[in-house]
Amino acid sequence: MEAATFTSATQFPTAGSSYSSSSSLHTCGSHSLQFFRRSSHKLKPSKGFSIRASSFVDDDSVVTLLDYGAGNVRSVRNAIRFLGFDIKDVQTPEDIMNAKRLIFPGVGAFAAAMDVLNKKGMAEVLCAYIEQDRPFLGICLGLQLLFESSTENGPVKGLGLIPGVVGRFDSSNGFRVPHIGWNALQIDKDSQILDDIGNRHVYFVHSYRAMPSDDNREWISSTCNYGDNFIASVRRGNVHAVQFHPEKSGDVGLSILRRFLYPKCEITKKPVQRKASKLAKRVIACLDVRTNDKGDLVVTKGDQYDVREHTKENEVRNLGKPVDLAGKYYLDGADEVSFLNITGFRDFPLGDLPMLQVLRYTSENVFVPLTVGGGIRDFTDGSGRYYSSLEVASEYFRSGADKVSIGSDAVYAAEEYLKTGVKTGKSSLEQISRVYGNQAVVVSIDPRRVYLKDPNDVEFKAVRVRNPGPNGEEYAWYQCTVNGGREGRLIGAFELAKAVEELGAGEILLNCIDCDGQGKGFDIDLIKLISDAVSIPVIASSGAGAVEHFSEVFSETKASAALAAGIFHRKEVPIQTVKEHLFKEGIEVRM
Ligand code: 1PR
Repeated sequence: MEAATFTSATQFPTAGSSYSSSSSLHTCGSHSLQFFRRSSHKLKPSKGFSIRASSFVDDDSVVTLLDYGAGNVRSVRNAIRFLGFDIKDVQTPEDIMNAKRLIFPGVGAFAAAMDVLNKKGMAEVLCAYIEQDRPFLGICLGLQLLFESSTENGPVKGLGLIPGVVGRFDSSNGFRVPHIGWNALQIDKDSQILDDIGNRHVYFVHSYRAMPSDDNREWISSTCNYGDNFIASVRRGNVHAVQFHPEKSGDVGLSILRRFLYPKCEITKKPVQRKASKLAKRVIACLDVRTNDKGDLVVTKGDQYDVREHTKENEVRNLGKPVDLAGKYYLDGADEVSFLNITGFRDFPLGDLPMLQVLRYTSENVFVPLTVGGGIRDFTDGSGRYYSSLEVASEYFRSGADKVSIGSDAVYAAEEYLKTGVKTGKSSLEQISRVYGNQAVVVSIDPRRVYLKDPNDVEFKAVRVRNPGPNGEEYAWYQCTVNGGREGRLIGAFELAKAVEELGAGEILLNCIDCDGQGKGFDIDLIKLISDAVSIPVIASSGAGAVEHFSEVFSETKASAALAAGIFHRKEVPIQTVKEHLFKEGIEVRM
């Protein structure tokens, strides 16, 4: 690596010099920063964003990470390491004051985060650190906590460094909450860390946001439009915070982190003033994973959920290795990668350590959101040890997942809820979304079409279908299944979708067994039915066979994302070609 100039703050007070540790509730509230003299140091930079810089251990290569243990910050760690830095975790308030550069990837809920910061005596120190203009990067909740307060389970007081209240997005104007996905930003001023991004998209996932006002205008470096014009990033001197997730924003996110870590790096582009974009439609690559008959974990793909070859051996179709394929799809431009452990319903996922390893290895090199599903439920193992679904999900999050997807167990929870009208709070869906936020919980629906002559023949929502059934039936309802399509249940996809939204799902992955692997297009009737019925994002899945199927599903339904498997595994159409087609059709995508 070549040498480059690196500017670092060196004359700051160190441990204990300018704060007192206290567990009482603390806010800073002065809205003023003192600026300190800085001196230059030489630091070896990495050559490019996509090349892993080799690690070297000196003080300048260490990033201090404020992880208060409320959730998964593995991706932030991976991105920091990918850029050639070592990580020192904050254990005590002194570690904050001793930091050369501090990253605060806030996760979880606002109140819980403030509580931990106050109890550990870190709130006051953090304010002192920021007020001294020391290098700081807050991410997501790490931005929100800088404000005066939040309405999330509140009002709850924040650190009070930036004037303003963090509030929930308004879903009454038709915008889906959480705001999940890729948006371009309106850059409002020289933000330094955003100088490379131009009109490229970054990844957001949040339900709360801070709004621009005259009082906080001097802080704002960019805004984003999602129903409202909200604050996407702030900057004052060496203090930065972003509402989006650079560690999940692919190459552009790595370049943002890199600019924070190497503030004087050579790559300089003039900041591009541009209008914020609409939320981009996402293209997701899905990897159905299971153990084959030889005991290897492989990516497979079924036709209408049948994943076995129709040969004498009848073996599980093997389309490649999960980590390799996920890495390839990331480089090809996938906006997200989903792993579905398709035999999770009968195997215990925590016994399935290869799947956890797959997540760990994948998350080291894949910097877009990762979802994992399969087997998320309460479980008692052979020795009688009970594992809650929350423990199972936590293990997935710790291993690198950003979202978990629940299939069968969500069907049972919805059935119970519809029968009793009571939210027990005990279902996997409710527990996981309470702890990790609903944006972290996807419900995967596996419905099968049941044709009807008369929509009144069933108690479930039926729709008129474009292609009549085998006996000329003009209607169908969509029957939910469990255990990988093996068992039909007495609940429709419409009823299930509405129930799981109420129970706390943040997103719906809408498969269709009839279309799976057929390459004849998505089930537009089904996707329209569900995406009109709920106000959380819907991922259309099953049946993609040509680029036109993607533009069709986005033009004719309110799907937020389209997921495909076979078309990518069989190398029929590259992900980039799908995106170019969507772009040509005037559909906003991340390029
Ligand atoms: O019930 O919580 O253990 O979760 C099991 C998960 O595994 C569910 O998400 C369920 O959809 C999935 N699953 C179970 N069995 C199968 C199977 O194929 N035998 N895969 C299966 C479902 C469906 C898709 C597929 C799309 C796109 N895979 O996600 O990737 O249909 O395919 P295409 O583009 O080739 O048409 P639980």
